[in-house]
Amino acid sequence: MSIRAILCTLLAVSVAWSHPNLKSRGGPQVYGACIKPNDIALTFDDGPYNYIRNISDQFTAVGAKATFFMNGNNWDCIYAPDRIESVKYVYSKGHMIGSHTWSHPDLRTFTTPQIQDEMFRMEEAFSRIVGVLPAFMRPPSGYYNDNVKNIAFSRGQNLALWDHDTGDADGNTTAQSEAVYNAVVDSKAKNALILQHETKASTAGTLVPYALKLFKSKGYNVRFSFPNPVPTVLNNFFIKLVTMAECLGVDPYQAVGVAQQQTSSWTCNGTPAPGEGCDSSIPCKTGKPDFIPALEHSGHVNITAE
Ligand SMILES: *[C@@H]1O[C@H](CO)[C@@H](O)[C@H](O)[C@H]1NC(C)=O
Ligand SMILES: *[C@@H]1O[C@H](CO)[C@@H](O)[C@H](O)[C@H]1NC(C)=O
Ligand SMILES: CC(=O)N[C@H]1CO[C@H](CO)[C@@H](O)[C@@H]1O
Ligand SMILES: [Zn+2]
Repeated sequence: MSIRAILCTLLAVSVAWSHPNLKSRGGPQVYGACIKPNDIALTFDDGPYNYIRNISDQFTAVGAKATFFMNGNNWDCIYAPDRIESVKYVYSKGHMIGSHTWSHPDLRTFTTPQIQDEMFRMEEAFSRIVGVLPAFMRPPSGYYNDNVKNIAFSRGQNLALWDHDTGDADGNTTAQSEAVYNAVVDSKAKNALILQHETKASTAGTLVPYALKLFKSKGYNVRFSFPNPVPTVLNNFFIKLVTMAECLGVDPYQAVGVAQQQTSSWTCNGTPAPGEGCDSSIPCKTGKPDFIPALEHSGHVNITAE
């Protein structure tokens, strides 16, 4: 087979892969691994916090995409001005954002209204800040039960687990965490869905540079040399660091609309504290948050302008 023939074949398969048909998989699911071969998805939990833009920039610099599973009120409040800007920033760079619940509780211990509330408040935050409804929810520590799963599904959200844990938030040294990446490469894993934490300085400063260099240097199944940057149509084959949604071939968001105007109700005051849930003093929110679809935007603008 000539190189030209091989390229044509690759292009044909690539077009098939990017076909929208891939997106309908029959409703939300529990995902604990990537599906597409050669894809590696690095996912960063617990922000938005201090290292999110640094990690975002490192991925952007090598043409890779990261995934951030965010909390509303954990290490900081998502409505703090700098955090709002960080969420907008990583979203604008094409990295994926997903829900990691409002307050990072063990959802298995929560009542149905409390679980609804944890998901509602993240949908509301993303809808307000960037205008998207998340399609992925990573339960804190990966803890869920049937009730958590059913509520997530009813809200249009997949459960997002992982198949490799760097242990960066569980006391692993950077060397131990690096060994997790090495193991992925050494085992010639078909793909990998890896857990890190955005809140760790050593993750931003050491692990991310290590992982990007390692996976890039291994080429991860690269068989030919292509110009740098690789043509977009070939990215499916040769750029292996993708978002979690991309490694599954599904949409990252239920809906993409328009960011909202900030108001004084964008606050963590009167919301569940880290690890806690709504209760007698904090009403549980269980409906659907306000969302501005893209098409309504111009009407919206015209009305407010007059
Ligand atoms: C910590 O590192 C070890 C060795 O690299 C690895 O096997 C383990 O999965 C990592 N994660 C945790 C949570 O310990
Ligand atoms: C990220 O942070 C590390 C450690 O502070 C620093 O060495 C590196 O230059 C930063 N990278 C970017 C892209 O900001
Ligand atoms: C009726 C009207 O004024 N429509 C305008 C609404 O705003 C958009 C731009 O945001 C204009 O293109 C429309 O003409
Ligand atoms: Zn977490």
